[in-house]
Amino acid sequence: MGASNESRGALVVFEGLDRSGKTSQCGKLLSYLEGLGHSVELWRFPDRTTSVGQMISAYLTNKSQLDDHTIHLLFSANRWEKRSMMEAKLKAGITLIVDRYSYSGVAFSSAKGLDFEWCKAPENGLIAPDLVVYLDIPPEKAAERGGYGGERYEQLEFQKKVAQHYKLLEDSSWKVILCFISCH
Ligand code: FDM
Ligand code: MG
Repeated sequence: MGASNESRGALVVFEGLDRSGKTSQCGKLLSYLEGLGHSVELWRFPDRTTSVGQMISAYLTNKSQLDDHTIHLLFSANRWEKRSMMEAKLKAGITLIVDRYSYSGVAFSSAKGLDFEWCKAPENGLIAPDLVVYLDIPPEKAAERGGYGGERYEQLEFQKKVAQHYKLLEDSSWKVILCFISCH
């Protein structure tokens, strides 16, 4: 993560339930690293600006219905369509802070009952994060935070299942931040 053009940027991913504080924490890390003189960019998935992203957005806002496998593959395709740009940025020494990545893909879809290994398969070959920051908030606490925005997955019972599936994904690249009192 050096400022020199010769060193690769880092891929830092934030994960957690809806309303866990990912977006705020991504912003804070961005300012901090910029202050240290690093080249940093903030990314997020789903990236709703692409045509695949627009299909995802329509699904999340209940404007369209899709089979669970189909939407799963669209989320993954949305990462694949950004892969080469990500690689180029990292090679150019730019650190990427990413709000959600493959872990969201697997946790949310497997929480619906899709096979865990099937969910992981399309993520194979995407760039592995150097660090995953998981904001661990009790689902009830997240739900209390100013309420959800009304998107498809923003329901307490479902978020509880997602939290259980996230736990199955923890690996050595994870740092779990306990947000039992407040993440602010
Ligand atoms: N989500 C996000 C998935 O189900 N799969 C994925 O691969 C990704 C990246 O989309 F409920 C879910 C998680 C969340 C919803 O995400 C929209 P944002 O961060 O609220 O925009
Ligand atoms: Mg959301």
